[in-house]
Amino acid sequence: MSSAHLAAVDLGASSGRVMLARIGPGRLELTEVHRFPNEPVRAGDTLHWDILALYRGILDGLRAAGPVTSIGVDSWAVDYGLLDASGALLGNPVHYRDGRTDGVAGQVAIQLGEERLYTTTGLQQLPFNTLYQLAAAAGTPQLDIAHRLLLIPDLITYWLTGQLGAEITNASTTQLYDLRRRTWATGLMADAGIRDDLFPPLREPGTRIGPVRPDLGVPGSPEVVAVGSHDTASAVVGVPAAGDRFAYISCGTWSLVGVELDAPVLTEASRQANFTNESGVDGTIRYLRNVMGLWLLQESLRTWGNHPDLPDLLRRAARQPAFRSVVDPDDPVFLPPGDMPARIADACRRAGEPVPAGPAATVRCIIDSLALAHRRAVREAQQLSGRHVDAVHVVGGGARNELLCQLTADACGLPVLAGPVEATALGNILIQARAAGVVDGDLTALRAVLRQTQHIVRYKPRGDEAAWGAAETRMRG
Ligand code: LFR
Repeated sequence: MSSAHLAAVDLGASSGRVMLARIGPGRLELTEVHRFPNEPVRAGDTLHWDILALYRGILDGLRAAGPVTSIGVDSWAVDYGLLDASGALLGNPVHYRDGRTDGVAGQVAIQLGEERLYTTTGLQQLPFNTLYQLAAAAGTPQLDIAHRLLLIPDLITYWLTGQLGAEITNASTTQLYDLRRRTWATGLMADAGIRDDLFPPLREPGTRIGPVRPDLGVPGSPEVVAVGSHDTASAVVGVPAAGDRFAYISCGTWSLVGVELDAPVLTEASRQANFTNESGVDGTIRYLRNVMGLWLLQESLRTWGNHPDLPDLLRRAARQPAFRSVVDPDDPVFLPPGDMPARIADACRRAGEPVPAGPAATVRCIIDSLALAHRRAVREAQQLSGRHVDAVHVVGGGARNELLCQLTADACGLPVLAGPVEATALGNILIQARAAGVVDGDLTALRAVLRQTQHIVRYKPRGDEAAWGAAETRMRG
């Protein structure tokens, strides 16, 4: 194993980061070079991503990182920018939490056939899948004159290199990708009235895309390498598991809860349970469900004026009685931005649960409810896929949340292995490192590097199964 300096660009829902990795024999160190806010902007009736502010943050970070061999870019899924025939961006990308897709998914899915959609694309029904965003945008001048559609990491890569392409882990989240044929689902596009010439050629993670444009002033003339450009794909690469008997929770704004498989599960039961089959690195399948995640807490904090002391709030939440109030975090009422404590109070009222009194009780309701939703998804993933697990890996920012990790272990009746917090950036780096010949082997070999170098905390289940079972029944309503 030789050594290298590599940069990971990781765009999250609330901030973007440029991370510098120094990787060599027995060593993988990650430094945050630059973090910049990701502040969506509502203009008129539409919620947009401020893509140019993000791009500026990326360039600032890459210029500050010093010379690197390569760069990999990942971000959230499904959202896109449109380019005209000259390659200029047509408008600001729209945020997946924008209301333009309200009511669209149901109609489109019926028109195309729900079973056909599932057996072709393997995707769970989320109202903001790219298919539904494009259906909502049908007939708009921007879409009519668009020449190309690029998902967010592919757009950044295009600006960095001038190269057009669609990385497959993220392409697989559009609901316009044929999972088994590993091509764009052009038949579905035709029937949905979506032009297939919008979509650039697909590329696999690990592909060396090309050098960064010299005029950008990024030191060392690095190459951009395709990584698992869907942040969840990179996070799953970054799970420090030893074998295949594990579930993962990529826990941040969302909790992405599931197992890693060799083949998709496209059964009717799986469709009814709304589990997704997303394409992973090295031909794997991310079989998972989106659980609403720490978004409930983040939006509550925002409503309370960004409560100054989150650790104190979590300590006070830990002292609150367990399961006093539970809600179903996956209720679509929680999806758009807004006053989350008021929505939680409403949901409790509707379900006949006590209304949490004050921030500590609200936070306890959120954490108990998330632990229950984790339990439900871990159990269903096992039942539907036949893959049984011995442990649950919690990676991402949520791995720092001791209360959530302990309650998740208790709820699932399984040990939780928490960390790394930076799984997404690490997964991004490992795929670049393999492309550079610094590490080799399959995902198990890459994950061994993480087990040697990263900090992982173990939480033992203290479960009272009957109590968790009863609380889950209440959450399900
Ligand atoms: C997580 C994530 C999820 C995706 C959601 C929306 O950051 O990428 O996997 O469902 O954001 O894109």
